Amino acid sequence: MEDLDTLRNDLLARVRDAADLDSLEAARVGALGRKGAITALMKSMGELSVEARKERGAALNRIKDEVAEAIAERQTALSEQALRTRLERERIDVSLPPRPEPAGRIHPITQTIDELTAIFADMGFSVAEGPDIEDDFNNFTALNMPEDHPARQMQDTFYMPPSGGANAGRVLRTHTSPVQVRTMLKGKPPIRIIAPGRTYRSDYDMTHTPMFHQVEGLVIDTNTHMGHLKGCLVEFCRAYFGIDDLPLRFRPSFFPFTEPSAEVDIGCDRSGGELKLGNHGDWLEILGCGMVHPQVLENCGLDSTQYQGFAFGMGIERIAMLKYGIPDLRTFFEADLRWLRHYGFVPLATPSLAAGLTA
Ligand code: 2U9
Repeated sequence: MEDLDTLRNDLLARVRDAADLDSLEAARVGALGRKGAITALMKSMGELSVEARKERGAALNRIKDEVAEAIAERQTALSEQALRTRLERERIDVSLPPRPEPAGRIHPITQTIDELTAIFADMGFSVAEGPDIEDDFNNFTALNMPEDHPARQMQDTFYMPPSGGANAGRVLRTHTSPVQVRTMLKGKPPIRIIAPGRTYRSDYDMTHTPMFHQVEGLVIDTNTHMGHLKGCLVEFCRAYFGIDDLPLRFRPSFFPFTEPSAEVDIGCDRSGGELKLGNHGDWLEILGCGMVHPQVLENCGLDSTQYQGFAFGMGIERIAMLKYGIPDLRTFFEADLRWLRHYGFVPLATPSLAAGLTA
């Protein structure tokens, strides 16, 4: 039986010394597997006497049980150790601060253009663009403002210097309307565009800067009427300001490029020294609009007996100030980082009607 003692000690030592689950499995196969040491000894008992076989069989079974128990214990220990190692390796420090927000900010003008583009895109409009330096025809003449027209003086135009080479005599566009002129000259209706962009007028005080932004819209088709104009602008204002029952009032007005023309007011409340938008009985002017003047259609190469349409225009700074409570127009262009950190937008979410304009 001495040989069995040695075997027992060897097997138990292999189990105890197994450094990982793979070596433990090798030790198990070496002892208890089909070709293992104990199995082999069990098989070789045939030559023994009945008495000796009984004794040796019992001894082998004890060793077998002892080794199996040692394997189970070692397995538990190694599994726990493997788990501890893994937990240590995959450890997450939940006390670490989150990844820092991007330091840059979206300027409120850009944000507002993105928001209104999302709203008009949803109504089937595309965005059109044109140059900041325009010729007299696109900026004035096509829009029913001939040379002697008083509206030309009213617009405080910046003229390019006579020495301006190819640009001599041209103007910095005083509105984005020339973009619509170009669109009509270029292609046939149906037309459904907005033209957001920079505009320039020689004016500087509390409510005017020499460069500012406008968005204008143009819809031309064979049956477009003032009902479409009204529905479109009601829809836009309610979506932009996020007020479902925002009332709109259309007041008769005059622009050389539209007939009839209207100015649009939205409902507000000025009591309490603070401006609040909504159905409160008071009114605030927000934009201008009208049916495109037949002469403008003709000037832009469209047959005014076949086509008609509407146009509108509004100041982007103005609608941004109203929505975001920015009190002073001039701060938009001072490039003051503290102002931008306060009024700017985190550059992650692009405005969309589905996700929310300022999500
Ligand atoms: C074409 C035909 C018609 C664009 C229009 C207005 C009314 C308007 C002002 C609002 C405030 C400019 O920023 S503002 O000072 N605009 O009231 N704009 S209709 O009408 C057009 C444009 C192009 C070919």
